[in-house]
Amino acid sequence: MAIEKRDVLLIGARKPALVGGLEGKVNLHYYLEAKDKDAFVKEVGAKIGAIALAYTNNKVDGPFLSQFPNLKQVSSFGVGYDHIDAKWAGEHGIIVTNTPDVLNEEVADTALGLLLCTLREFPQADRYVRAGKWPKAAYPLTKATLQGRTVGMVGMGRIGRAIAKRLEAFNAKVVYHSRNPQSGVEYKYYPKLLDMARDVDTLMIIVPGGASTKNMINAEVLKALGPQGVVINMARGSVIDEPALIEALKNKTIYSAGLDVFANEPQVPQELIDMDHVVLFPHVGSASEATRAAMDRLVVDNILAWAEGKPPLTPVPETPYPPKK
Ligand code: NAP
Ligand code: 8YV
Repeated sequence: MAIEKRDVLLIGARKPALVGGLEGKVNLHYYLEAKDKDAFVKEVGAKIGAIALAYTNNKVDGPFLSQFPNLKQVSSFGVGYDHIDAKWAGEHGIIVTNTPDVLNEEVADTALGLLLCTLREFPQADRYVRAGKWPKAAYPLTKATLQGRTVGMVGMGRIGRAIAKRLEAFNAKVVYHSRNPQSGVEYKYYPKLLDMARDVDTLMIIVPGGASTKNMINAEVLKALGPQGVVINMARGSVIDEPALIEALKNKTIYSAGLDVFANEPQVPQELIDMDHVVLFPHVGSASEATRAAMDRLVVDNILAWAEGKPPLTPVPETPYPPKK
């Protein structure tokens, strides 16, 4: 007996890895291409059993999800899922999956790259050569170095641990803050972020976005970090109070910042762009072809598991499988 194909809504661009992995195995519907979204949802909404999200910038909240009465799974690209109301999904019997672990090493590499660029001014040094300034004078010695620094990790989860391992190899001292001490982690633990900020000169931020971390790096934390302080944000723009950071950089309350993520990305405040002593990346933590392919594969595999009646591979904690009664 032929098995009936299940209906899946793809939100976002037609990424070849997603379309190639799903076409022929499920009935794919393309949300982005519908001219009249309301009419489209009216037509196919009741059929949709799963949603595949191609990027992390599609806001998926309760009112959006409630348009699909038979929805059972949302398979999201990226490990961070602060763009999805996972609590609402859990309360309505919908499993949310993300793409953890397959990007840990790539994001940790980027974090170290951003940290070294910020401390040792590598992007500025490159600009110096291209501007033809080297024959006239050597590039100035950098005031900052990683050597002798203590890095306070804000978050010590999957990616945090991969970053910490690299920091140790670079001779940096590592301590951390999270809401709970992390099992199997022997670095010094600070229950209070402010206490850690006072004791370190570098913050490496790698916590999830969302309400519980919003603006946790505020003016008070930046002041505690002090004038040698360097902030590296690999997490989400929402974790830092961006105006407070700009103020702290302008007033030299802290020394510098390296940012891969921004509050309103891809818009970056002009004030940051105008500062030559900060390093700005366009959210490239996981952005190699190989790692993005592994993330796409996990989006596809989570959808196929659902389509075949199997358990999801990587459900998020708010929507455990099997669901709690
Ligand atoms: P994870 O394994 O879930 O680790 C999260 C860590 O943050 C844990 O140590 C957790 O410990 C801590 N944490 C969570 N909420 C907190 C809070 N309110 N206050 C203090 N600490 C808190 O996550 P991961 O896989 O390492 O990923 C972390 C995040 O990195 C993602 O959610 C995503 O936003 C970001 N990310 C960015 C990029 C990029 O391209 N820039 C790429 C990948 C991921 P407790 O629960 O004990 O607090
Ligand atoms: C994503 C990320 O690739 O996984 C995450 O949480 O931030 C990145 O790896 C990025 O959000 C693009 O959608």
